[in-house]
Amino acid sequence: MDLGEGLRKAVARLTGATIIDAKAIREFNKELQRALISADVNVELVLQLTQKLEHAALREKLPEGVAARDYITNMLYEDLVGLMGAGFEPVMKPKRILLLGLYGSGKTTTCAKLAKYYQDRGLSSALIACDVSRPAAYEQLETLAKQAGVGFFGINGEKDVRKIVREAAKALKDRKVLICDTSGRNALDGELIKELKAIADEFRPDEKLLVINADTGQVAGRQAREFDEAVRLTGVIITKLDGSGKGGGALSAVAEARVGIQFTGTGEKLNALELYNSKKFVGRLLGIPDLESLVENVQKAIKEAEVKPEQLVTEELNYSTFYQQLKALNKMGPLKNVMSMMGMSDVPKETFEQSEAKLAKYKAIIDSMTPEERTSGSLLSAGSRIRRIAKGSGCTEKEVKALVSDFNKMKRLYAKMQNDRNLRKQMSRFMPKQ
Ligand SMILES: Nc1nc2c(ncn2[C@@H]2O[C@H](COP(=O)(O)OP(=O)(O)OP(=O)(O)O)[C@@H](O)[C@H]2O)c(=O)[nH]1
Ligand SMILES: [Mg+2]
Repeated sequence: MDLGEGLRKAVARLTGATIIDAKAIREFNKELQRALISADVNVELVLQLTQKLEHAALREKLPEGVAARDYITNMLYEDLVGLMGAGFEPVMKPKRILLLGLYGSGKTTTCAKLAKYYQDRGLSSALIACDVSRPAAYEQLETLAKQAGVGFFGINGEKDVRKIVREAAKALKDRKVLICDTSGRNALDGELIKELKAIADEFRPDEKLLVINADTGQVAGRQAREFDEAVRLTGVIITKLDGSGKGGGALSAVAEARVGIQFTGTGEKLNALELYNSKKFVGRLLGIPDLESLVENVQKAIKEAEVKPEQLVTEELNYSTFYQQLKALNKMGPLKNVMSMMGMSDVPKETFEQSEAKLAKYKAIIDSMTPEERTSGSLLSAGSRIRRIAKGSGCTEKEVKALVSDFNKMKRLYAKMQNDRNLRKQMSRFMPKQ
């Protein structure tokens, strides 16, 4: 279990409790302590945090109209934001940046993203290839530099990192921002430490940034400590936040190395780099939606998709409306994020993310249904109907069955939304104002 999962579990326990009394708070705190301590967060820090929460929850007078659980969740949120630092504001002046990290954490990609980031803001940038271990690392960085439209220097086949850095500094002296890629390892070993120290010594970087994959759990703390001991980190970059990882390890990494997160990576493309924003990050970690920006995004998407918002929640789902909605939901893109941010972790994501080709197939299948089949969702359990529809639409029976299964999943979800007042209330916030 990573830190985020533990924290979300603790919060869920609190929001699930019907009354917030001393016992509920203590249980919440215990869960919280377990999550934080097993993520290598400093024990003293954890105790301080939980004591403060307990004190506030039990002794302070709550503000008028605020439920205790909202108050405590919010307090935890604020405390974690405090712990993680507010955010990062890069200074736009010439600098040298060294990226470090274990195998596959996203170093090379992030080098190119960063170079593009600074160059787009007026500082001409270039990449230096100092991964002398992995075959084809040179070519990968060179290709990425081309894609990003930034400079590049490397000596293919050269193992002497000091020499590469020295030559690079000469060749790239007109560039304002120099970013150096380095080798990865399964674990930091003596050889890599030596190599990184040599690069750091020759390169004299202003920033030494550890690149961590968002699904790294508590070992992130140890990683950060080891890299910090080797070269003195100045910051962290969390990559692959677009994936399933929530970046729970970041809290431990930040606490260990006593540095802040500078950027987050949110995709494979070179523009998928975001400045670190603590509120957004911690909100995600805790499963509390960043409602402000979310509401904005979703309202925009709903408008663009021309969905009637009330359809999404209230209308009876049948095969006629299913296709319309599937299409609209697909266009909405961020829906997946919205759902998971609203705490609907069991949403069948595949159902909402169909390819255009599959949608076209679904349309053909639905067109081959009789009007009764289309309006009554339950007729399609009979094998003979499935066979007929498959034939009529030119699809396989398996494809028809897949559609039926997606339909049923969506129907269940709709039933859940209709029965869940809380959820409906949350959904209504997303509806564009007419
Ligand atoms: N989805 C997603 N993929 C990413 C992100 N950052 C990197 N990747 C992918 O992760 C894989 C590994 O990225 P690299 O940049 O090669 O990682 P590395 O740390 O340089 O790897 P080594 O050099 O082998 O240690 C590639 O397929 C990248 O496209 C991200 O933010 N989101
Ligand atoms: Mg690499």
